[in-house]
Amino acid sequence: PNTVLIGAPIDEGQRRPGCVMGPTAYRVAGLAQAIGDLGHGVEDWGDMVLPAVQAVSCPNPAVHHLAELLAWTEILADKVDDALSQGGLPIVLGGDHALALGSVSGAARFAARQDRPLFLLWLDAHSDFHTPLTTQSGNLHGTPVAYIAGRAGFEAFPPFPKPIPAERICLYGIRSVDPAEHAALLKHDIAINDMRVLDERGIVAPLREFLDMVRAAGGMLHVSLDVDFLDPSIAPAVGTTVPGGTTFREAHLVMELLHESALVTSLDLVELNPFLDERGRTAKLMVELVGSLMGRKVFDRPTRSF
Ligand code: DIR
Ligand code: MN
Ligand code: MN
Ligand code: MN
Repeated sequence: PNTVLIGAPIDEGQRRPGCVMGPTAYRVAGLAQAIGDLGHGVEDWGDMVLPAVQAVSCPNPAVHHLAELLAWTEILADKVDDALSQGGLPIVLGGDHALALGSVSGAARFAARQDRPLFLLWLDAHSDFHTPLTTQSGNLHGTPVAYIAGRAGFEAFPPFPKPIPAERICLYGIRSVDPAEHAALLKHDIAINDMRVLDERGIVAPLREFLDMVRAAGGMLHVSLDVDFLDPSIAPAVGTTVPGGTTFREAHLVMELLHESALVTSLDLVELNPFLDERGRTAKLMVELVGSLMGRKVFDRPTRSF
């Protein structure tokens, strides 16, 4: 399938300006070229523009930019649905993680029409399981997983097309969970591969198990990659760094396994804040990771390796 780049310059899901420059940074870092060099077709659909919005009130006074995010959610859902409907592999260039409210809505709508189950792999330091009613920061980038899982509290939003059942969601790389999220996660049966699990089992086994499930179900797979999934020492350009993230090699291995699975049907790249970057270092790393996801490798296996 043709890769479709969709720029989503969303800054409204958190409070530190800069993610709005993310799509441009990915282009400057050579994303289209990197994908094209691997033999894939690439279409760049440019950056989306936020339509005019009307104020919306929220019972939680901490919540900000609700109206803007409602609008982003609708237009992004349409774009991702369009890209999938044209047989494309959408890659949404963020923008903060609030964009997943829309991108996963679009993927879910398409999957429902195809009558295929949609699975979600959330590569993130955070669980993003707040609702607009439980968030204390008021930052809606901390809410998409709850929306996608069909939690109550999103009455201002369009109903999520077909909430993804807990057993089809895999949180991966988690190491920062707020108390309200913690309580809610324990009530849902979502697979939580936090760093404790990955340290003990390694990063390959839990991911393989999840991918086997997707394959057995004939499912589609949306991958949402938050820059803070990576350790801040290799990926400093993100507003919410958390120590103890995945290493360069672990992250590439995750991407290689995803490529080999041939299961990924849509992808988000989120939370890159180029204003915090060191000469494009984080943007370039993200582009390299997409390269691994799209099939870059040293050798095609099997090779004799000893
Ligand atoms: C935090 C941060 N849990 C919040 N969330 C982030 O504000 O709700 N998600 N950074 O990736
Ligand atoms: Mn604003
Ligand atoms: Mn996130
Ligand atoms: Mn995060």
